[in-house]
Amino acid sequence: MRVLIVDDDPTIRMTLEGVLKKHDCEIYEADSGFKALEVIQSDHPPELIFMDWNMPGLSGVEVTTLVRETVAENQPYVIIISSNSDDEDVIKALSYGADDYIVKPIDGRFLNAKFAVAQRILGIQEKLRQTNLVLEKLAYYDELTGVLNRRAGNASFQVEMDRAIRKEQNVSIAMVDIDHFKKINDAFGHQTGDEVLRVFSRVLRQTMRPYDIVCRYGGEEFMLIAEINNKDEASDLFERVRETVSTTQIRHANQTINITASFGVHVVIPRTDMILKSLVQKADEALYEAKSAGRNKVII
Ligand code: GH3
Ligand code: MG
Ligand code: MG
Ligand code: MG
Repeated sequence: MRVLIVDDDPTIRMTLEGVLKKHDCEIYEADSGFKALEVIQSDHPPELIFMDWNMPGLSGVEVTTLVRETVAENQPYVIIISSNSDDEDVIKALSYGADDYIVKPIDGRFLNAKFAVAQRILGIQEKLRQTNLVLEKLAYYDELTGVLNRRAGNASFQVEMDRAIRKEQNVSIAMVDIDHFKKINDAFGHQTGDEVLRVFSRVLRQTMRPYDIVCRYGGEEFMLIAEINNKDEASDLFERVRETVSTTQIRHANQTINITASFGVHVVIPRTDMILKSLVQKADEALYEAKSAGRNKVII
């Protein structure tokens, strides 16, 4: 844990350091409120701060208020240290954003006990952050293939449209569906089918550009959104993807499998009032045509 000790009095800083040294932490020091802010805004911000209240310049409580108002995430745990021992002072410090309060002269037993509380609270905070990361991943990405799920694809659509409008680019929406995928499941089993979906997703991701949207729309159907200059460019792009899919050999459980996919593409000049659903419907109609025309085709 990174701990910052802030006090204009070097002997107090030494006392604090003496006690905290026994714990497993990385100690930083600051002799003023301004120096404290510098450390807090650095690349290695402290997780826990012992902050003197009365200092020339910015006071500890003022620094705390600033931190509470400006630090976006990973707020530090702040313990105010002061010789003001009135209830009113303690209440004031806590109401301005401090998490705890220690009265001078510093009693090492208090310091240790309060350090332990800080550690516990920061531990809970960190666990919550990790859980949120996992939940975010589950919320946006398809578990099987790792590409965006349908919800995230829909959300990215609006962002993509806005960017395309700014750059005066057209946008292509492609619906892609693996041909006769049911037969692959039937012939090789569901596990191999899953592996085919993973490889297929990887091929899509690798043949599209990094900022294009690749999303699993459902089952073996994917949606691709890309900025494009015109229909010819869209045709070239998706022909290349189609070709790469059809020449990729998928090996799984001693089997080598080849697949093809059909592409239905709709190219639009983006407007802010466009609704994804109606664009997908157009792309779907083209996909249906591609299937009817014998599959392994791009229809625009
Ligand atoms: P078409 O060329 O007309 O698209 O034929 P198809 O067989 O690909 O079409 P259909 O929609 O009939 O079959 C899709 C199959 O995809 C049926 C379903 O069991 C399978 N499927 C959907 N999701 C998954 C999955 O996550 N894993 C596996 N292994 N199969 C899946
Ligand atoms: Mg002081
Ligand atoms: Mg299919
Ligand atoms: Mg399908």
